[in-house]
Amino acid sequence: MGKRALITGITGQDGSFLAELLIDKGYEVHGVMRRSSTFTTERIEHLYRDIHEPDARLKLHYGDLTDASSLRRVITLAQPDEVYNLAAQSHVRTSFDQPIYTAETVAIGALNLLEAIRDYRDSTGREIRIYQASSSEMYGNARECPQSESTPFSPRSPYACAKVHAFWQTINYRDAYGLFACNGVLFNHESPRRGETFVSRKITRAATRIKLGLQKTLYLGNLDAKRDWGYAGDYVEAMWLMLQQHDPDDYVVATGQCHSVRDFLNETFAYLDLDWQDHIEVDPRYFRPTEVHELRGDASKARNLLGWKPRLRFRGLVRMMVDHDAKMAEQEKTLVDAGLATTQMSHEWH
Ligand code: NAP
Ligand code: G4F
Repeated sequence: MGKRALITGITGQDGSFLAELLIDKGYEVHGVMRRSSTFTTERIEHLYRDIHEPDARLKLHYGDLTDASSLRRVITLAQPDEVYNLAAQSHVRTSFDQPIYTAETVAIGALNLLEAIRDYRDSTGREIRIYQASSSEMYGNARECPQSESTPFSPRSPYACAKVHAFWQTINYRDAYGLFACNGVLFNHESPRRGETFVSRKITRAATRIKLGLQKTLYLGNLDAKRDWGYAGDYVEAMWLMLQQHDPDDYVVATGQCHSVRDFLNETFAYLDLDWQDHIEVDPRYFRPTEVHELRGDASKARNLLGWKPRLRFRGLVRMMVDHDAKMAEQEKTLVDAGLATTQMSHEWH
């Protein structure tokens, strides 16, 4: 029998890459998804087989991190060996608009899951290993750069505060109850599956649309912010590795290189033979009440103990995203030219 894994947030960017990785490794993968009035399974469509087929390795369950009873029911049904808690209201700017919902999902949601796993272990005797998706946002404007496992947290958003809560709860469940619980403190990671309101994808989507005349201007916030951008496909391997170790621990996962939003614009527009300065306007609505200016991670511990290192670097990542979005823009243009779509896309979101 292969192992069974349960992924919360399976419909998100990381959930889809992790599901792919685990299915490749022979796991039966269970995913928690929210009920929605529209389909949210686009990122995992390619993995899905009819559950009546014998080779179906992906099973989806309705649930929500804020609904503890649903988590308990799914754990009982799936009987996982490993749980990856990736679900979150993951947008930092949005967390200022919805701080309580963000805390309920990110902080209390993680606690609901830890409690469900502890009770399941106590009542069945079966061990479940758990991965908690912690974030470099927890460092805020840390005095040290690069940031490592020993850098003190200094959160600067409702999202980051909620992630700090979940981080410490994870450690407390490890220490107090002996759960095999790990935090991955992941720095920004992107891909063609990145949500379109995060700055990387917002830029690659807009630049490729501008190239084809589908859009003229892109409105952005703070162009000076610096991030350590890696590739999501590389980062999910680190998540898996953490749960394969002899002992549970916490690890930073990062490339060690950082670039500004301006650098991201340069790289993207230059690849398309465009000058970003002709197309960008700064709109203060995208500023954050408190900004995190520079994040750069030191992933030495993950490299030394997990044998993990990133394969794709900044330029390759940007080009991969641009190539993908250029195809999307071409498809959109075909529809627009045929009168089957309008060029109206929402620029109103963060
Ligand atoms: P994402 O694309 O925004 O995906 C978030 C997932 O969580 C989606 O599947 C979403 O479902 C689900 N979700 C949201 N609220 C939920 C709730 N109340 N109950 C159940 N599911 C819920 O995020 P991501 O980039 O894959 O990131 C995965 C995790 O890593 C998140 O916890 C994020 O905070 C953390 N993280 C991300 C990065 C990064 O750079 N990507 C870095 C550090 C940490 P819907 O599809 O229904 O919206
Ligand atoms: O792409 P972002 O929204 O990502 P942010 O805030 O760094 O958060 C992401 O990474 C975290 C890890 O450090 C995750 F925990 C979190 O879940 C998420 O995945 O913004 C990056 C930077 C910020 O400094 C922001 O102010 O880009 C700046 N920015 C400038 N203009 C913008 C925009 N960000 C967005 N989303 N939209 C803009 O128009």
